[in-house]
Amino acid sequence: MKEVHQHTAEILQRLEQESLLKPVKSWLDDTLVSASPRAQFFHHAGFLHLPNFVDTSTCQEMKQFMEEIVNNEWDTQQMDSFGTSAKENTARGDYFLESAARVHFFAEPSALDDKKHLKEEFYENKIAALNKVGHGLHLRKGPFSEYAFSAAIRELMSELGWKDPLLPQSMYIFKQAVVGGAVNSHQDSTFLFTEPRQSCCGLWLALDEATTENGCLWVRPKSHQEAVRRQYERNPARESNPSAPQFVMKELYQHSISWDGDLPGTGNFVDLMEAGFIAVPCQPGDLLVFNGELDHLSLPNKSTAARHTFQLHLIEGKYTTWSPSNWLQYENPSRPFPRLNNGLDQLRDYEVES
Ligand SMILES: O=C(O)CCC(=O)C(=O)O
Repeated sequence: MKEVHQHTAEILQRLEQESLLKPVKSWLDDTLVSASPRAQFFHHAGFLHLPNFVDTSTCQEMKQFMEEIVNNEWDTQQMDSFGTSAKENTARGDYFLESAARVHFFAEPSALDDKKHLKEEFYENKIAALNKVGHGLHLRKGPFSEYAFSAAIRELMSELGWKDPLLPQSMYIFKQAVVGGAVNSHQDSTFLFTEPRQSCCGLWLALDEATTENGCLWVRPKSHQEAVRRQYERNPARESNPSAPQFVMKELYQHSISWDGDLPGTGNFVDLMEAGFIAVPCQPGDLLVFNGELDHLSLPNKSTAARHTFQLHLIEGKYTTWSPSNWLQYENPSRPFPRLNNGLDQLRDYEVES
């Protein structure tokens, strides 16, 4: 794997040198801003790798808490799965739609049999069948909300230029050993669209070591300078036709990114590097921050080591608004997304919907 790591090291070094020479424009209004070196890197490259952002005991606490949630709450009689192919994106159902402020469980497609039941080999270890849990974990008392509304996250977002960060969603991704599927290339703003411009920021926290073998993130540096290509919407046709797909993926303009929503070539390391991606291996506790327009993906986990992560997705509340056609909407439309600047106390009013 030496070439992949060498490739990453060379690109990172070049990006770092370039970023220190370039003035930073605020993404809010294109004015020049003075920024810390790491904010300069983030705005130039579209992502930022922050080693040891949280300590390993916090990672363990999150993993432990998730295990309790899964064991106590996952009703495996009600089975839904999660994949990122074009077909899987639009075929999602009510259980997904209703997960905005809840804790819902999505299995790996390959952990289910033809009848969409959990395969027998997972009966005694059901957590090993999960793809992800979302999207309201940050609303729950415990380590996920404590981290989400911590001073460290608030200060980071402020340093990167967000004025009033709102937190629409969180998720826990398992990327299980052997069955953990690929996450196809995408821009997060496709799913978290804001107007009049994009303002999504993803915070991807490694809870386990993430390597090229177990499906670490691959990012395409500077791709955040390309406009968002697709918008994932609730399907308006559904109102008059209940058998229409629940969601649609709208292409916003013609582009030459042939792997959009898929993997470059056959998805091997060489094809990814030729398309401009670099691998970003992480240690437990490392944080990867990425701009909502940054192209990224992860390959299947064919190793024997799971790769758990906890993700937050934030948007700017002062200068942008949440698109009314986004898939994620609270059932009570007058309920606002929690504001980072209001801290943990506000969660008293945010009882998780059951
Ligand atoms: O963790 C992964 O494999 C992919 C996560 C991702 O793409 C995202 O959170 O947007």
